[in-house]
Amino acid sequence: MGFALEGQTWPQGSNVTMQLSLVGNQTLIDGFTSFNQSAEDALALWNEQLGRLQFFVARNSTIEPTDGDRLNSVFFSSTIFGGSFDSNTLAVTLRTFSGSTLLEADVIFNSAKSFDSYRGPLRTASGGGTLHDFHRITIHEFGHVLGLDHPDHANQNVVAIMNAYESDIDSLQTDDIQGGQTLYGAPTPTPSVAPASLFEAELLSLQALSGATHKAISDANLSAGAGTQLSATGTGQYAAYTVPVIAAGTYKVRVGVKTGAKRGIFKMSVGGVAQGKAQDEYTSSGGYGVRNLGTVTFFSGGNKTFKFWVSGKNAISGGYSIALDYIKLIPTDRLETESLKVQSITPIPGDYTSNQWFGVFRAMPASGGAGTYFKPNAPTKHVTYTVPVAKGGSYRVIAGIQTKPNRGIFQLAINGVNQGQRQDEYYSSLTYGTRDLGLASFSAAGDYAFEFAVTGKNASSTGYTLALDYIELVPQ
Ligand SMILES: [Ca+2]
Ligand SMILES: [Ca+2]
Ligand SMILES: [Ca+2]
Ligand SMILES: [Zn+2]
Repeated sequence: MGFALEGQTWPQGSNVTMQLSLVGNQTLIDGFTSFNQSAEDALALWNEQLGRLQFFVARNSTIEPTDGDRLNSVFFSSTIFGGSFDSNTLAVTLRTFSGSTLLEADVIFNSAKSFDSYRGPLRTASGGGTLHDFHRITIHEFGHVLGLDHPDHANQNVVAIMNAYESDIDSLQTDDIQGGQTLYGAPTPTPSVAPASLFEAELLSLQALSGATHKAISDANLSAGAGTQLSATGTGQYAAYTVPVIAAGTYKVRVGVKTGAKRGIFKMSVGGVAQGKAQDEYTSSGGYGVRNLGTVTFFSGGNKTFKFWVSGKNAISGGYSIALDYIKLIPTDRLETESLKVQSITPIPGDYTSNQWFGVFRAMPASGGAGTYFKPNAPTKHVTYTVPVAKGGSYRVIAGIQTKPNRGIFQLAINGVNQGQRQDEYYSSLTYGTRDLGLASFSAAGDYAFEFAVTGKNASSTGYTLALDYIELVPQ
């Protein structure tokens, strides 16, 4: 692991303006209508990852690109300010600095090369040779503008868009991001939604109780020094709390628990719908923990019923009691596909087992530690998820994916209407990436059908498998 640094940086806190003067408008493969738009998108991808530097753009800049003018021009040219391009060079970044401080960076694309803008594996130009992807090269060059060098030239073997040669890598990789954040820090999260809400169990009103006694317990190690205990004696007994949710939204649900040798297993429901997995509170000696109960979407704020009921006990546990410390609701834009309901799926062919067709994969680097795979044997197969949208409005739709050599190409449709471009999940090795599916407008809060239809595969791929990690709806 380890990126490479040029040795100079912009002052911390800089707003670095790039003069985008990539003349000409044409519709590119990814739908951008100019290279300026593609470049602006590449800058935005870096901005998302950086704390103490942000790129700004001068759109369609008419500044004459000049070396040494302290303006950062991005443009096509047949020369490097009059000097020759090496015939293999696609683009160069010329940096001016004083000591370790960057003063200027001009990015020049070799106009003798064929460029388009697209995601996925490198394509072949109509006249032969590579159809160079301007977008990924721009991400790379802007990495140089930031002060990053080529890790492969520094004798490192890492997956990075900052490696010296163009490849099927079309997006920022972990190593690139770590490099950028080493120079300028990570962004402070600015959630578009409210801060996390923490509800102390001992302060919630008990809405219903069945078959067991319920009491507050004191313990300095619990949040606010207290919690609750449901002294259950068997399965089916429960306590239901009223949780005053502040606002409509999607939230990660976390529950603080106090474990012990006489604890049972609980299941939780929210508004009568099962939420997350069963949680065993047994430990041989007393302890404390935080349990992940998945993600919930509320279409409105207000009082919600969180019910905890005893579903069993560990064979070695001495009892069925449950102790709760708090319920935490953490706003998120992300819906993990492994937790989404599958609304419909192409029926399993006769010679397939269910797990050969569709299922959940577990992997540490995946968001939430898991994702889903769908392994059709041919195109035109689909899987459709029910996606709850908390509030009507305009959102950017992002799909988190896991790439591999056996991946197919999908088209997303929302309630039957195609959304965004076709997306190729193929890559020669296993990586995690995102696919931008564009802006979608939802007229009202509610459940929407997100259909992922396999439309084909690229020539290098060995299969049609889709692997989805999450769906993110970023409010605009
Ligand atoms: Ca300049
Ligand atoms: Ca508490
Ligand atoms: Ca996931
Ligand atoms: Zn380079």
